[in-house]
Amino acid sequence: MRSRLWLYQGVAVAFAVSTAIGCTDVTPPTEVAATVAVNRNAAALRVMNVNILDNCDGPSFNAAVGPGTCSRTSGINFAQFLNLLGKHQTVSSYRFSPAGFTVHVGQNIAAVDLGGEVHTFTRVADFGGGVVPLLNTLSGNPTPAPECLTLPGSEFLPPGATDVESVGAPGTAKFQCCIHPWMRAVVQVVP
Ligand SMILES: [Cu+2]
Repeated sequence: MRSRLWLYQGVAVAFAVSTAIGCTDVTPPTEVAATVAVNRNAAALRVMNVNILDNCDGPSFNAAVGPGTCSRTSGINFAQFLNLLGKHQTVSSYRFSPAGFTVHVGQNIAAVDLGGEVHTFTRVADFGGGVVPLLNTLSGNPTPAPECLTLPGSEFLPPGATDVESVGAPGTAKFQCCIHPWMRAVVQVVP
């Protein structure tokens, strides 16, 4: 009787060991690592979309600043826009959406201009002013961000255009519009 019990326990132990070994065989550590790497690559390939927004009123903006300044047919008129900016240092309808988000290293960020004006989505070391002195003064950003002063023409996005950016190292990355410097995004970049 006793020997049968031992035999039974021995079979159970052997079964448990073989099952454990079987599990290890099915999912070796190298395979787990490869799966994680594939998932990371998939995350990096997904595009993070950012909308660049404004609500300029074409007729008043084009009359005040020049033809082609704003392609929208209606919105906030130019005098109201300057008035709001002087009061609040920001015009909330001019913004990046979302203004804060997380991406992986190398993941594409596609910023599309859905407004009526030209905008930029420019990475800067520190937020600062842009290339329009009046808007810098009214928004309280008297000193331009250096990156805005050396920006190639191709970085200025007309309505409907998209700028694709990515960040090559983990940390915090800042993006701003070099025309309307209160338009900002803070991006957390993770491995
Ligand atoms: Cu802008």
